[in-house]
Amino acid sequence: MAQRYYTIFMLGTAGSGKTFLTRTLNDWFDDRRLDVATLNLDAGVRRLPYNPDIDVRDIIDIDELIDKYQLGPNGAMIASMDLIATKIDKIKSEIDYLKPEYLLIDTPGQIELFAYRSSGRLVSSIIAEESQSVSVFLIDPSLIIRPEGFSSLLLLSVSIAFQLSLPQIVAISKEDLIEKQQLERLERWIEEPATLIADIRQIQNISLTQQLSLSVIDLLNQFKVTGELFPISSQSGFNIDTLVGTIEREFGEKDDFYE
Ligand SMILES: Nc1nc2c(ncn2[C@@H]2O[C@H](COP(=O)(O)OP(=O)(O)O)[C@@H](O)[C@H]2O)c(=O)[nH]1
Ligand SMILES: [Mg+2]
Repeated sequence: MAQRYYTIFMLGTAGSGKTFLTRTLNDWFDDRRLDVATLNLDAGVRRLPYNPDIDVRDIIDIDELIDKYQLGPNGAMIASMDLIATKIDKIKSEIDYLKPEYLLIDTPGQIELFAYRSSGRLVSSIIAEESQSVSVFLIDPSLIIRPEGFSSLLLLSVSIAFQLSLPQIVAISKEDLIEKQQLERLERWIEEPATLIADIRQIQNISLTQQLSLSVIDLLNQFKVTGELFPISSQSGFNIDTLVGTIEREFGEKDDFYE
């Protein structure tokens, strides 16, 4: 039987910070001499700030796909995920060869490719099958300045948790870029969802958005999503310990995290 390992998927909209978090978590585990490996599933990325141990770009040449099938960038990403699905055995055998205790998975910029298409679901389920897995969903702070933006991104996170059937931790990325006032507002929204509802109520003349947002918050409260999310920064390291601690709780007690 294959050795048990722990898998952490980075998820989030394009530019939310998945790649930089992969690097930061890789360094975090490395610094503690834990056996960690990285897997890049983004065939379209040009440059990475870390050296992936396993890289789909070694298997798939996106420029060749574009030329061969006359595809645009989006079509090429869809085709690349389909190709990854057909070559998943090769990726699995590379994982088995490395046998890391912790596997960090950097997913493509366009989240819908990975989360909503059957190829993405297949790839994630095969990678996750012999491991204990969790996903970290990153919320880009530039997208949640308005309260409806915040509630709709939370809804996206819930929807992706359903799609992938993985336990999920939600974090707001790039904490170092968030202005103090916005951070305080966000913290209030998280700690007291009633203030989020009150802020949405102040939006004028858009009753449908209001109604929808209020229903979403109600739904999120039922799933207890709002109380558990926190800001992090890959740049400054803010709350990375908290994030790893939360991952640790998902995986069950593991003493060697804080040796
Ligand atoms: N200031 C700051 N910038 C960040 C942080 N995390 C990511 N970024 C920047 O946000 C951009 C997108 O990050 P990336 O990790 O490539 O996003 P991805 O598309 O989700 O993989 C890059 O220019 C990063 O430098 C952070 O914690 N703080
Ligand atoms: Mg990326």
